[in-house]
Amino acid sequence: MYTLVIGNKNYSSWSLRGWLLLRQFNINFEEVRLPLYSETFSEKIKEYSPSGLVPILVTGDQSIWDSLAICEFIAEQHPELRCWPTDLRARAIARSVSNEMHSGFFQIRNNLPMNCRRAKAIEASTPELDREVARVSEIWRTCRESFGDSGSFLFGDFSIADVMYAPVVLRFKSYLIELGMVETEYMQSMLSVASLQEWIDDALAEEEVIDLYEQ
Ligand SMILES: N[C@@H](CCC(=O)N[C@@H](CS)C(=O)NCC(=O)O)C(=O)O
Repeated sequence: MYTLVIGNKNYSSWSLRGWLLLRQFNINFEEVRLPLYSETFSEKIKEYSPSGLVPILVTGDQSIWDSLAICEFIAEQHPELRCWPTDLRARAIARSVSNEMHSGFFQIRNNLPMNCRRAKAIEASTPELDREVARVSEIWRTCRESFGDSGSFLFGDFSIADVMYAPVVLRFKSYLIELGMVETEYMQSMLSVASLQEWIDDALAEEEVIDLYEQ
């Protein structure tokens, strides 16, 4: 049995990755929610994670922190679920774009914080932010065109690559980012995923407000 420790569903983009992976691949887990920047968070987080960050997957006496490490662990524990594409070449690209997300895109992260409640464009963009948005668009378009034939996700069937980009889909929706046709269709496919919709519904029911993410 797994326990997944997460932050607020409205704001915690890294938590969404761990949660969506488990939910979408039908893995049972108990959810522990620690609202970010709250007293509960600072009191409890060290019980679960040495990094002090969410998400954390707990199984038996082991704790796995970091969203991508959780994805890799689940993929190895449950090979029958095919969390990564089965084709070697597609899998290498899926890992490349997932790691590119995990280790970069600081303009998107800083200027477009995840906030499911929001539906409003930012007042002004910057060339650096535009470049990152264009790079995400390029990734989505090329993955769909090169590997997407078997389904409506980046590599056809739903995979860890979609998990890694799910918060970006929500950000582009919240900030009304305009995209090309292939990328817009991909966003629609993601927004039709029942477990992602469940996350959004839970997020909209939350009441905490974190000013930092409400610019
Ligand atoms: N690289 C980490 C990032 C985790 C992360 O930054 N989590 C944020 C929430 S989205 C957090 O726990 N923030 C709490 C804090 O900074 O005190 C991952 O992939 O899981």
